[in-house]
Amino acid sequence: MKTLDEFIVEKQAEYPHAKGALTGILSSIRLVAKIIHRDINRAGLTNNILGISGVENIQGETQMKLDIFAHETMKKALMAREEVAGFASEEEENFVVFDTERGRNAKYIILTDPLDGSSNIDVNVAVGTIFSIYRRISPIGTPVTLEDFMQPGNRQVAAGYVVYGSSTMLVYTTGNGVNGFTYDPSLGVFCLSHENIQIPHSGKYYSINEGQYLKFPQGVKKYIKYCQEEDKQTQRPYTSRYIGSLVSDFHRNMLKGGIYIYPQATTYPQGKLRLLYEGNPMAFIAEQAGGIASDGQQRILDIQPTALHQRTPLFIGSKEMVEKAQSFMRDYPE
Ligand code: P6P
Repeated sequence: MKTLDEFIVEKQAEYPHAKGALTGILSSIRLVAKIIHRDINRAGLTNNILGISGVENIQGETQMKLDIFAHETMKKALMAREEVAGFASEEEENFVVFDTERGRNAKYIILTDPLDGSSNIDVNVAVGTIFSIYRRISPIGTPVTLEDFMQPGNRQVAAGYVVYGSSTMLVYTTGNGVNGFTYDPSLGVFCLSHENIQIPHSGKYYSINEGQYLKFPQGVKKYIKYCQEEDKQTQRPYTSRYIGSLVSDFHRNMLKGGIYIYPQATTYPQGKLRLLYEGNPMAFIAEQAGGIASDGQQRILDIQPTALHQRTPLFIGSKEMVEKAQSFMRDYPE
């Protein structure tokens, strides 16, 4: 059994440019994951955590109390790190500058969806935390600026997610493959359980909200019909699995093979998911595991961001399945 700590120290040699810095940040994220795990597992019992806060986030979505709790917990944990200069979250309109002597001299910024899929909390369905780490580009010694957060996903130095499911798992990459750690609450440690995750080149799961079918572009409609056709050679018809939690659907597809699609639709002309703290981190992880991620046309990681909360269509998962979906998007342009 190898703990997350032991693994990080062992791998530290692989990213000499970040001697200890990434280690410190990942330690904070690990602590946040333990805290959120604890409170999610009590959510049904402690009504100060569960339920609608009555507050809306900048997305106009009513925030579940646990959303806010996860956001505040992540912000406090990262603010306490000397390696972190700034922070951006789905739950806060603007990025947060850690404007102290320590923050101004720090080298990294973090973007996060602190609790993705949180509407599932009160029905006891899995949710997740997503994080993305960059080196700042503004001068050390100054407060971070918006340009630090407007970097394309191909500049990430690390990314990961925590899935709070039947067990709690932390999955992350620093650009040298993807590794998964399962939390043992009795010991209070994350243990290496999925070393060097490789997403199968193809699979039989497709994840999409088919209730929106009529609002999808023609290429997506054609791909859904393709998934439903009988063809033994390509394991079709595929199995439809859609949990309403990106992290959970993505994690299953990572381990078993599959595709997750949240396309542009008449309701969401740019797609629903956020590029900076959903699309980019999940795309980095998918590519590091041998999968691919696009917006239906271009590589997610090459998109030059123009706004902190900009949305993107997301086609992500097994290489062959995403390429097939992209071919329908090419053959049936709107
Ligand atoms: P819909 C959760 O709000 C989320 O961002 C993803 O985790 C999830 O896959 C998707 O939105 C669900 O959206 O519109 O299908 O309910």
